[in-house]
This record gives sequence, C-alpha cells and structure tokens, in this order.
Amino acid sequence: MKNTLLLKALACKNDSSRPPVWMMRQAGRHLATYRAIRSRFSFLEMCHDPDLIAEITLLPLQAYDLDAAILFSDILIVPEAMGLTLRFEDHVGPVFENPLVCREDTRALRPPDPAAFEFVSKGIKNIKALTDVPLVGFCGAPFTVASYMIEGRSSKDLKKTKTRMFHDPEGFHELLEKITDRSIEYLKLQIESGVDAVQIFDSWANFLGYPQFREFSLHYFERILNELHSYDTPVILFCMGSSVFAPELAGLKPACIGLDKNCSPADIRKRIPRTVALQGNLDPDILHAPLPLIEREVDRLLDEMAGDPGYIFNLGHGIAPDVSEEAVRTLVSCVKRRASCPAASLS
Ligand code: 1CP
Repeated sequence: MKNTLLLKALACKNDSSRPPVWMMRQAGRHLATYRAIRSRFSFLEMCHDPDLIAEITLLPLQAYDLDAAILFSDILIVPEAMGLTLRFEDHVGPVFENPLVCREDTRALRPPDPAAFEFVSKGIKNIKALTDVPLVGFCGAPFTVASYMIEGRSSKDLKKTKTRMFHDPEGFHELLEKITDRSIEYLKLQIESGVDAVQIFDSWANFLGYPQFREFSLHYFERILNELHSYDTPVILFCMGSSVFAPELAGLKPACIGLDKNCSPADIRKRIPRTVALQGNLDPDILHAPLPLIEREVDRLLDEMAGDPGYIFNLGHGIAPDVSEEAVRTLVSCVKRRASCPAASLS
C-alpha cells in the first residue's frame, strides 16, 4: 500500500503536515460516472455484483485525489441477508416489503448463511487488486438497521421503532442481538477479505435519549468491538449524535470516532484521549455554498485541528446527491494544499 496516511491517523501517529481526507457517501449519486452506471442497473444489482462493487468504489478516487476508498455497498445488505425483501424506489429510497411488526417476525428471521455475503468478499478482493489507497469497509449500527427493519422505509421520526422499543424492550433487544450477530459476521468477512479499516454507521442514534442510547446502541457497539478486537483492524464509530455521545463512545476504546457537524472537534478533543482518532465534521451542506466559502470553512476546520496526529478530514454526514463535483474538488484541494505548510502543534 502506497498511501498510508489514513492508517497513520487512525493510529494517532500522522506526522505529515496535513490530515488524510475522504468523504462519507463519496461513491454515490453526486458523481456523473455513478449516475451513468446506475442508469443501466438497479441499485441492488450494483450491490450484488463484485465487478460493479469494485468499479463504483474506485469512481471517487478517479474523480478526486482522496486518501481512502469506502466500499460500495449499503447498510441494508445485512437485513436483506436476514430474510427481508429489499427494493430501492426512485424518490423514496429503501423499502422493505415485509417489515417486522411483532416479536414473531424477529424469531422468523433467516438463520446465518456463510455464503450470504460472498459477493462483498469478492468485491473487496477485486478492489484491493486495483488500488493502493486504504479501503474502508462498513456496516450499520444495530439500532439504525433495526429502525429500517421496523419502519420498512426511511422515517422522519422513527415513531414505530421507538414505540416498539418502549413497549417491548425485551423483543427489541432480541432483534438487536440478531442484527449484531450478523453484523459481526459481516465485518469479519470484510476484514478477512482485505479491508483496512471498518466504520459502523449509527445514522439515527440522535433519535435516542441518553439512557436509551446507552442501552440500545452503545451496548451493541461494545459487543461488536469486543468481537473484532483480535483482528487489529481499526474501527471507526460514527453516530449522528456523536457530538453529545463522543465521551461514551471513547469509553469503548475504538480507533476513531466520526463526529457529526454539531460540535467543535477541538473542544471534543479536550475530553477524548489522544489515543482515539477523530474524524469529521464539515457540515455537508457547505458543499452547496459558493466555492470561496467552502475554502474558508475547510481552512477553519484544518486550523482548528492543525497538528493533531489523530485527525481525519471528513464531513459530518454523507455528501448529498445534488452536490457539484466542483465543490467536492475544491474541498479536497484545500486539504491537500496543507501538504506544503509546516505542521503546527496543537495547543
Ligand atoms: O438510487 C441510488 O443510486 C442509491 C443511492 C445509494 C447509494 C449510492 C444508497 C441508497 N446507498 C448508497 C451507498 C452507500 N450507503 C454507501 C457506499 C459508499 C459511500 O459512502 O460512498 C454507504 C456507506 C451507505 C451507508 C448507508 N445506507 C447509511 C449510513 C450512512 C448515512 O448516510 O447515514 C444509510 C442510513 C443507508 C440507507 C440508505 N441507502 C440508500 C439511501 C438513499 C439510504 C438512506 C435513506 C434515508 O435517508 O433514510
């Protein structure tokens, strides 16, 4: 591997004058090359085909000078392997035809099948043969994945999920346990197939109150981290809500915490051990701003975290589909410009 900047930052040992840069949802609809492939295949066809997985994962690396690739796949591949029928509708997003409405539905979920994720394993091997930048694998956090399995589609309030959680906590834990088992299996397969780091996305953790976050999300992060411990592969925990939950996440000793947009990373750093890397957290909507404003905000974040050997530049959530490639290119070149500046030390 030629570009090791991400791995150095994940180890909190990046002594270069700039942080590594990659972006959540970099391999998606904002790219013209992605949309061209998407016009020929359904989203699930793309997710299930190892050659397309590799081709799409590499698209953002061809468009921008990034320091990491993220596997092209989706968090909902896990519930699909558990027996839910998934489709992606234009203008709607993911839809499960048979969402979980009661405890019996959870008990009827399909048992583990070692061959279920073979296409992902082949996709990862294809990618690794084609690139020398680190590859980030991922899965959804059990709480976020459970919310899709219960709601059946994207939801603005997670009302069904939280009602189920409060009315039948035991049944809800039963579901979270099952998702956790399959997620561990899925991440182990990704690691054994060659990914260099993994990220767990708890995109809807911000819907949880503090005690519920501890009970219904943090506990399952801990189970996953314990299971992956022996691999030595860095694990990044990303939460919407991490600006509040970061100290709890740090207590699990992940390699890195992905921060949402609602905090100052330098403030969070004061409360997080120097052995845990921080990733984030530019507001993704800044990519809709005029280019000089994008540069100003990227510079502001770089100044804030200058000299931190465990900092990774990223957004606070994923790139929106209607962002221009010019905006993303501006962001990346602004980070790369720092390569010629001397490293400042963090006070
Ligand atoms: O129609 C299309 O072309 C599909 C668009 C698309 C893409 C490109 C979806 C549907 N998923 C993806 C890829 C994807 N999803 C990646 C690939 C790599 C990359 O980051 O570039 C990743 C990491 C995900 C993860 C994912 N899927 C999350 C967690 C991250 C986040 O953004 O919060 C979530 C919540 C999903 C569910 C999902 N899949 C797709 C959509 C539109 C959604 C979200 C729907 C919603 O807002 O509820």
